[in-house]
Amino acid sequence: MSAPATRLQIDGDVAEPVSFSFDDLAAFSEVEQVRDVSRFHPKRPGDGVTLRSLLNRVCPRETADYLTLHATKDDFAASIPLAAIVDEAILVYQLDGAPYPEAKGGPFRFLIKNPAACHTDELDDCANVKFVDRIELTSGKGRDTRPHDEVQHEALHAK
Ligand SMILES: Nc1nc2c(c(=O)[nH]1)N[C@H]1C(S)=C(S)[C@@H](COP(=O)(O)O)O[C@H]1N2
Ligand SMILES: [Mo]
Repeated sequence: MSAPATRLQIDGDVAEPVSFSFDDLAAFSEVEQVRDVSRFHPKRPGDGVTLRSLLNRVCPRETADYLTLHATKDDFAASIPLAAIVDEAILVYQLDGAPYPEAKGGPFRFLIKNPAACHTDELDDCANVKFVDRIELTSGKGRDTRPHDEVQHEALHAK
């Protein structure tokens, strides 16, 4: 079965917006790959590429200081400080050699290696955006629909 035509777009405050397919990411060099992300999150299997390797290809401008992760599928967004995340995040795109399944948050899922508990920090587990289809570099914080408290959080998870 061939990979779906889905792409991840990276744009905003960058010198060169780029969109990536499954095949593009699978062709990244081995040092840019992160094999078996369950090493960081036991319940989340799969392989990814480093956020750094993606940013190297779009060349963020010096004014970019936030990363805004958009999931069109369920209209979810999280905006997190770039400096704190740049060597801590992975874009998961593959499971067992195939595109990452939607049931697990694919075809692309953002993953922070050591997230804080939900709604305790900007770099929390809620920022591990599923179905991410656009990563926007911004100057200042961008759109963020993450829950702010336990009531909102429960409501989101009940969906
Ligand atoms: N697109 C999207 N990503 C999302 C969410 C969501 O509702 N939509 N929920 C977030 C929250 S609040 C948490 S705690 C984690 C849950 O990840 P899991 O479903 O793999 O346990 O995903 C995050 N990513
Ligand atoms: Mo969460």
